[in-house]
This record gives sequence, C-alpha cells and structure tokens, in this order.
Amino acid sequence: IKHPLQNTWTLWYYEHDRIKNWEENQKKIISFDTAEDFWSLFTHIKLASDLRQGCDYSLFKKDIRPMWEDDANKRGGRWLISLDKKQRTNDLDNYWREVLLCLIGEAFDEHSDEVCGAVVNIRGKGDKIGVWTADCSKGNSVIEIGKKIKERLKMDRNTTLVYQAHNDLKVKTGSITKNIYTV
Ligand code: M7G
Repeated sequence: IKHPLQNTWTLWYYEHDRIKNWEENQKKIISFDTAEDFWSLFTHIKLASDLRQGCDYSLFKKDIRPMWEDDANKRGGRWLISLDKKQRTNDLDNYWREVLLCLIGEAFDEHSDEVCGAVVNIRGKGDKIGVWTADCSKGNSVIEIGKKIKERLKMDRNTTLVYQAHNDLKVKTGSITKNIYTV
C-alpha cells in the first residue's frame, strides 16, 4: 500500500508561446496523492534547471489553478525566493525539491491550510520560486510559513525573504512591488 498524502496535488507546466495568452499556456500535467507517485513523477520529469528560459512548473492543491484569478488565490500572495544567475547551478533544484516536500508533507503545521501551491519561474534575469498562500491579511500564518521555508531551505539569517500580494503584482506598473512582510 502506498503512503497517502494529506492533499491531492496537481503539477502544471507553463511554456511561453506568444500567439497564445498567458492562461492558455498553463498546462495541467498530472495529479497525485501518494508519496510514491510524487517521487515517480519527480524523477521522471526534467529538473527545473533543465527547463528552457520562460518556462514554469507549478504545484497546486487540486482544484486551485496556478493563477491570481483563482478564488483560492485572489486574496493571497507569495513568499518570493529570488535567485541570482549563479544559483541555477547550486541552489535552484535543491530549493525547488525542498519546497515541494514542504507542500506535500504539510510542513507548515496548522498553517498548511493557508498554502495554495508553489511556482518556479526559469528566467534569464534570475530564477524565482514563489510559495503562494491564500490570504494576505492572515499575517501570523503568513509569517510562520515564511519562517518555515527559510528554515527548511537552510537559508542564513542574512537572506531576506519577501512576501508580495498578488493584487500588487497585478497592478504593477514599474519594477517595484511592495513587500508586505519579510522574514
Ligand atoms: P511571471 O511569469 O510571474 O514573471 O509574470 P516574470 O515577469 O519574471 O516573467 C509575467 C507575466 O505573466 C505577468 O506580467 C502577467 O502578464 C502574466 N501572469 C503571471 N501570473 C502569475 C499571472 C496570473 O496569475 N494571471 C494572469 N492573468 N497573468 C499572469
């Protein structure tokens, strides 16, 4: 018998195609609900660092689409891990794997319900990992989730993680987005 997970999770893949809109480029790959099925999927697909620039992987709880517009995300935001170019070789795959293990293992204890999913963006200007939570106004849960990510990713005290509201990204005009929490 396989080891059941608390939640069913869906992996999504985004590949940029400029004749389609952003939403149409998000493809649902597969859902799983056991630890064994997670590992067989994870070992089968490309590492994040082997994806082409402009691609994303997203892992979200079943029935939550990896987009701001989803009801589960519309009041939410993300903890953002911004990587510099060198970190693609050293940190990206390890961080992403650890974030996935935090999600499927419900590592955030009583705050795990606030977690919607996570996204990795492969970008020439620097890769990003975002952990998406449901409600920006739940400061305590958001902060505890942020602290746990920092701990599990073994980030040192000098590294700052920032939390941004999806609504602030949506209306963003320049390159500055407000950080509403930091850990
Ligand atoms: P990104 O791919 O998150 O990061 O956003 P990047 O700027 O490093 O490439 C790029 C663009 O994709 C945004 O400016 C939006 O046009 C679009 N986009 C990203 N997200 C996460 C969403 C979303 O949730 N919904 C919609 N409608 N567009 C999005």
